[in-house]
Amino acid sequence: MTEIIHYQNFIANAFVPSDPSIEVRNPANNQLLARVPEASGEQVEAAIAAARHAQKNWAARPAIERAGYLRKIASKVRDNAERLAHLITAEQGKVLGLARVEVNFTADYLDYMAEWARRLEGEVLTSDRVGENIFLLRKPLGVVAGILPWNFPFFLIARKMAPALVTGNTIVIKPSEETPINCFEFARLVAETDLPPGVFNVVSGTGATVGQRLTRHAGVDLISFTGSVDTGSRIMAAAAPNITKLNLELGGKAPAIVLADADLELAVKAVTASRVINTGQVCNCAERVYVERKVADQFIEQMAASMAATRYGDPLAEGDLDMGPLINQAALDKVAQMVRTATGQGAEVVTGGAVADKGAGFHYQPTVLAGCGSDMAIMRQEIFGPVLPIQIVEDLDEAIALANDSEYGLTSSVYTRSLSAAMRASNELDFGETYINRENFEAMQGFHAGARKSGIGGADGKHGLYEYTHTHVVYIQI
Ligand code: TXE
Repeated sequence: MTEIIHYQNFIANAFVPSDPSIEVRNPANNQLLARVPEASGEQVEAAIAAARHAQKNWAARPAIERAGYLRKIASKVRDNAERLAHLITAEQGKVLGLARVEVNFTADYLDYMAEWARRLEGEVLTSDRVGENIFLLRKPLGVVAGILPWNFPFFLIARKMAPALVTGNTIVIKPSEETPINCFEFARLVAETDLPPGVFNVVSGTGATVGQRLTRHAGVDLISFTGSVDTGSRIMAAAAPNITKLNLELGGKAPAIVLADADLELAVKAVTASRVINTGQVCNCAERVYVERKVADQFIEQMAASMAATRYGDPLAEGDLDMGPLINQAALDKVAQMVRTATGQGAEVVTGGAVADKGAGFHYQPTVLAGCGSDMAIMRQEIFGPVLPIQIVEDLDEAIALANDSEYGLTSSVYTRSLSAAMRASNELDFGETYINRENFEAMQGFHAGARKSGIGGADGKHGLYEYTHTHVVYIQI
C-alpha cells in the first residue's frame, strides 16, 4: 500500500504540527493521496503575524536581492520538474504533458518576475511651483493573502507570489483544498533556500474557514484571489469592513466567433484544444461558439469528429492521453446537469453527452452540442468541462452582440482571414483579452484581466506587477 503523506502548514519557514483532517484524492480514480491540515485560527494568525514581521526588512533589501530568491526557487522547481508534474497530475487530474508545461512555465514565470527587479520605476512629475520636485514612488502594500483555485494550482502560486515578493511584499498562500499537495511541495523547495522566515507562508484549509479568516483579517493588505464569481463576491463582502484591496480573477464564458472565411481546420483545432486541455477547466478557453451559417454544418461536423477523437481517462494509469477527469464529483454532476438541461431545451448532442464509464474517477465524454440558443444556461454559465455548445449566427454583428451579452468578460476569440473583421471584432468585443486565429493562452508579459463579473484588476506583465504596489507622491520644496 502507498504511504499516505500528512502535510503540515508552513509558517515562518517551519512546518508546524497541525491536525491533518482534509483528505486529498486522485480525481482519476478517487484514491486517497494525502491528508492536509485545516489550519486553526491561531495558525492563520501566526502566518499573518510572521508575514507582517518579515515585511519591513524584506522591503528594505534591494529589489535585485529579492529577485535572487525567486531565481533560486525557479531553479529548484526545474530540478524537481518531473516529480512535481507527477504530483500535479495525481491530485489535479491533468495529463502529464500539461503538468510538465505548468511546472516549467511556473519556473519561467518566477524568472520573468525576477527580471523586473531592475525595472521597477516611479515617476518624476512636473511641478507648478518654482523649486519644487514631485516624485511618485511605488511601494509594497505589505502582507498579501493569495487564495488559489485548483485548475492550475502550481502556476498560480508563482503568479501571486512572484510579483508580490519582487515588489517587497510578503505573502500567505491558501491553496485550494482540492489540490494542496503541490503547494506544500513548493514550500519544501522554498525551505531548502535561505529565504528569510515569514516572507512566504502556506496555510491550508477550506474556504469557509481558513479562506474567511484570511479575507476578514485587518492585517492583510491585498487579497489576490482566483476562483468563482460567487466566492469572489463573498470575498468582497469579507474585505469590506477593512477596505482591503482586492485583485480578483473570477473566470469566464469565452466566446469563439468562427466566420465564414475562417481557416476551419485551424479553428477546429484551437477550439478542440480549448475544451480538451485541462478537461475544459480553464478560465480563458472557449466556452461557447458562434459560427456563421454558411460554414456551420461543416464546422459542426469537423468539431464533432475532432472531439470524438479525444483520448481520455486516468492519466497516470493509461499513459499518453489528451484529457483526464474533472476535479471532483460536484464538477461532474454540474457538467452532466448542464448538458441535460440544454438537451431538454432543444440542444442536439452531436457527440458525447454523458458521464463516461471509466471506473471510480470523474470522467465526462468530450461533447459537442448543436442547435444552442442564447437564452440557454449552457450558453451563459461557466461549464468548466469538456462540453462545447454551438450557436449559428447570420453575421459578425450578431456574433459580437451575443458575445458581449454576458456577465463574464475575460477572454474572447475570432477566426477569420479578414483583417477588417478581426480589427472590428477587437474594437467591439468588450473583453479583457481577444485572440485572433490562435489558441486561448495568454503570455506572461501580457495582462490577464476581465471585464464585468470576470474580476477586478489583473495579473502578469508590468500592469500585473504594479497591482502589488501602492503609490506615494512626495512633494519636495527646496
Ligand atoms: O471555486 P471556489 P470551486 C469556477 C468554475 C468552477 C466553479 C466552482 O466555474 O466550476 O468556479 O469551483 C476558496 N472565502 N472556477 O468551488 O469556491 C477555496 O477554498 C475565501 C473558475 O472550486 O471559487 C479555493 O481555495 N476563500 C476559476 C478557492 O476559493 C474561499 C478557477 C476557489 O474556490 C471561500 C476555479 C470564502 N468564502 C473555479 N470559499 C478560474 N477563475 O479560473 C471558497 N474559497
